Amino acid sequence: MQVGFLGAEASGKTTLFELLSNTQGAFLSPDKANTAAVDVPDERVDKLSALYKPKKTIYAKITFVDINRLSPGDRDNNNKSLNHLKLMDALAIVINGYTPGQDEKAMTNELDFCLSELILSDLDQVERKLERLKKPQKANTLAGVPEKEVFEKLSATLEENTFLSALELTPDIWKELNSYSFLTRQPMFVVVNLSEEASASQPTGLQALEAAAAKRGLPVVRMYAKLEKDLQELPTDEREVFAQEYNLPLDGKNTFVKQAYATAGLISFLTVGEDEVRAWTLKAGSPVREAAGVIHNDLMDHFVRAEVIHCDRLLECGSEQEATKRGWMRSEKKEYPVQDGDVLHILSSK
Ligand SMILES: Nc1nc2c(ncn2[C@@H]2O[C@H](COP(=O)(O)OP(=O)(O)O)[C@@H](O)[C@H]2O)c(=O)[nH]1
Ligand SMILES: [Mg+2]
Repeated sequence: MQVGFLGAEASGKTTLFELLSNTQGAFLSPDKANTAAVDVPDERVDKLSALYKPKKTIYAKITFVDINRLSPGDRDNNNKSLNHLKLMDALAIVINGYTPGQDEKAMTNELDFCLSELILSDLDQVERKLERLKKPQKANTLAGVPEKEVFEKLSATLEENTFLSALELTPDIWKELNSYSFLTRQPMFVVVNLSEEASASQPTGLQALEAAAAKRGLPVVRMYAKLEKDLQELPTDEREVFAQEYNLPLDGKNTFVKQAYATAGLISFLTVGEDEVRAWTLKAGSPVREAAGVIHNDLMDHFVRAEVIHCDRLLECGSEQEATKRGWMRSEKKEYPVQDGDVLHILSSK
C-alpha cells in the first residue's frame, strides 16, 4: 500500500511524513522525494500475536512518499514533483490549517490550487499526446475507438476542471490508458494539518474546506502533525498523561492509515499459526481465491477452499478449537468475498 503527499509550501507534508514514518525527511527538490515503508499499526495483529505467540509477527506494510512543494505557476517543477506520485494507491492532499490567519478561504484556495495542479498535470500529458496525433501516421485505436477521439474526451473533461475519475469510458479503454497513470484517476483524501492551539478546542472554520472537498467526493481528515510528532519524543507514560491533561489527540497515525485504506479501497486479512501471525493487504471485495494469490501463487492455482473466521470472533473464543466447537469456523468456496479482519486458512491441493 502506497500513499503520496502533495500540497503547497509549508502545509506540513514533511512533518506528516516524519510523524507517520518515524524517519527524518531530507531536503527535497522536484527530482527528489522522501520515501519510507513502515509497518501498518494493527491492534488485531497485536492481539492475535499475543494469543498464538508465533515465531514471527508480520504487519502489513505502508509506504509514504513525500514530494517537494507545489508552487503557483511553476508547472514544470510541479509536474516533476507530481511524477513521483503516479503509482500510489491513494493521494493525501495536505492543507495548512495551522498558520495564524490561515482562514477558511485560504484553506479552500489551497485545496483548489492542489486540485488544479493535478488536473493540469494530466492535461499536459493529454495535450502532448494530441499534439503527436496531429502528425500523419497510422490511425491507432484504443479498444476499437480512434485514439484521437479518446484523447479529445480526456482533454474536454480536464478542461472542464473535472477529474478523469468522473469520466465514463469502457474498462477496456481505461486498461489501454493504464500506462499514463493519470493522477486525477487516483483515489484521494484531504488532510488538514491543524495547530497545537486548535487541538484543545474544536477547530472551527473547516466547513468551507469540507464542503469544497465534498464537492469532489473527498473526505477530510484532521491531523495535528507537529504536535503529535513533538509528543512522540516524550516517554510513553508521560505522553499519555500530557495528552489526557490537555485533551490532545494521539491517534492521528491510526486515523490517517484507516482513511488511506478506506480511500484506496483496500482491506486487511490475517493468517495465523505457530510460525507466523501476519496481516496482508487486499483490494476490498476480492474473492478469497485472490487473497490466496496474495500469499502465494500456488495457493491460488491449486485453491480448494478456505476456512474463515473473523478475528474478533476468534479473539472472543480464544482458540480455533473452541471456534470449531461453537461452529464459528466456516468453510468457504473460491468466490467468497473476503471481509476486513478475516482470518484465513487456505487449503490447496498441492
Ligand atoms: N507550529 C506549527 N508548525 C508546524 C506545523 N506543521 C508544520 N509546522 C512547521 O512548518 C514548517 C514547514 O513544515 P513542513 O512539514 O516542512 O512543510 P512542507 O513544506 O509541506 O513539507 C516546519 O518548520 C514545521 O515544523 C504545526 O501544526 N504547527
Ligand atoms: Mg516538505
